[in-house]
Amino acid sequence: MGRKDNFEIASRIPIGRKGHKESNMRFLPDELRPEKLQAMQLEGLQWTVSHCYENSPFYRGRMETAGVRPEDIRTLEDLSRLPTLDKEDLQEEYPFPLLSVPLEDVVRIHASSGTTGKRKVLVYTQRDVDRWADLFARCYEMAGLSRSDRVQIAVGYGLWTAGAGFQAGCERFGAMAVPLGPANADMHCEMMVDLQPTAFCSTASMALLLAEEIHRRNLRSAIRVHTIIMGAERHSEAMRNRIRELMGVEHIHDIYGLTELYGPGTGIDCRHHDGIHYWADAFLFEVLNPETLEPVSPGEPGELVVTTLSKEASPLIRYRTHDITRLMEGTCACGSPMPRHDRILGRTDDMFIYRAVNIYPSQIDHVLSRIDGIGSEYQIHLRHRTDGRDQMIIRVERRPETARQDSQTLAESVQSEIRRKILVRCQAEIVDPESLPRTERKSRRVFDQRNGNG
Ligand code: DLL
Repeated sequence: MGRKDNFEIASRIPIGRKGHKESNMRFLPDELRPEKLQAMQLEGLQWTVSHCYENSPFYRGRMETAGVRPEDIRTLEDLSRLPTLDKEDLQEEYPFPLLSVPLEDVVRIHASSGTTGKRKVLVYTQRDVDRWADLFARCYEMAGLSRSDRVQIAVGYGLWTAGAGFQAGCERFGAMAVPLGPANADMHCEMMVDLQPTAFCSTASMALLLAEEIHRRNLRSAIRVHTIIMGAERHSEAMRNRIRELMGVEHIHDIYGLTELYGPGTGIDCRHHDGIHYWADAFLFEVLNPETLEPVSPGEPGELVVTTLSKEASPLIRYRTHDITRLMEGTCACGSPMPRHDRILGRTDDMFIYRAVNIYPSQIDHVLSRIDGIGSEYQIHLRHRTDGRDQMIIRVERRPETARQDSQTLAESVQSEIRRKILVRCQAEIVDPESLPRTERKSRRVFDQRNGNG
């Protein structure tokens, strides 16, 4: 299948035009019956596999080793015959992993800051950039925005995909972008009061930082933000509640995405906030057991593995995200034909082992979110004691309205709830409100000093 066919798949999505502010463009396909969706997915999968085989020596080598050829992909089930791909494969192929088009067709690169090894650099053709903007425009629509909204964008611009994604999506959607990036709080507050944006987009950590700043400066009645779109990191219910309470917003939407998949905007929750709708005409999402790489039972959590259906420059076939989620069954109350996955529950590489128990930070914040009197911000410190045993210290903020003298009782509740729900002993330290570090990027929660790290 040639590039023309790919263009036809991509061009089924309407491209918004500026200059008609009064009428809202629709980017979400209204009617996408399951049979039609599956036919589009198969077409996209077959195109992707042929494209990779013909144009990427890396993918061709992988398919030859696995004994699969493009013509073997006859149904969507044949996807499982293809080998999975991991982040190390991308790092090995540095600087242009998965390159499947001539370099002169590449109009942009983005990169994600790997914590270890080389950055992952991903390349984009003009069609990739356009497709991404279309998909992102859907996110704004799914979040209930209209072209008369003003969108203050507080994520980083540059090599990171976030700024470019929110910006291009906003322009394609037709709302007014206020592109600040993670500027200082003074600037954000000033723009929020002067320009009266109605939506704010950031990492979850930045949304909290700004909400606290608005509260501290007593600006709540001077701003008009009704919607926050945030993502890039897992965040707890307590954190969302705190942001909602401090800024008085109606809706907080959780947007997902990763550099390898264009960037942010692979999906977002609608106004019912019951799972993240993802763009199943652009991506195939599988949820696999990370150990066996076999599919989990329907509705069970596992690792999200993604295949792109129209990405040209660096297409992905069965890419392991290491993010844990589950596919949700049934139709959402909003009626969208776009399927849903749950919020990201954690990452397979976030898990730590403490006294022979496997623990995800999400389990800890789930417990903390249910204890009255403590705030949303916490850190987990793991140490090796001189008596040879491991120790876990959970440092968590008191809520501003909780008296300092209640700290001891609170610490005891944290310890006993962690013991009851996660079956391990820990030491809880209750610290002052807003005393743990805030960041406009992604927060670090776990500090494992047991091997001299962290
Ligand atoms: O974080 C893209 C993004 C920017 C998404 C802004 C949303 C908003 P990366 O830096 O490549 O890209 O990191 C991708 O971030 O594998 C997840 O582990 C995590 N992540 C992204 N969105 C969410 C979310 C951007 N909504 C990695 N909830 C992913 C939880 C998220 N984790």
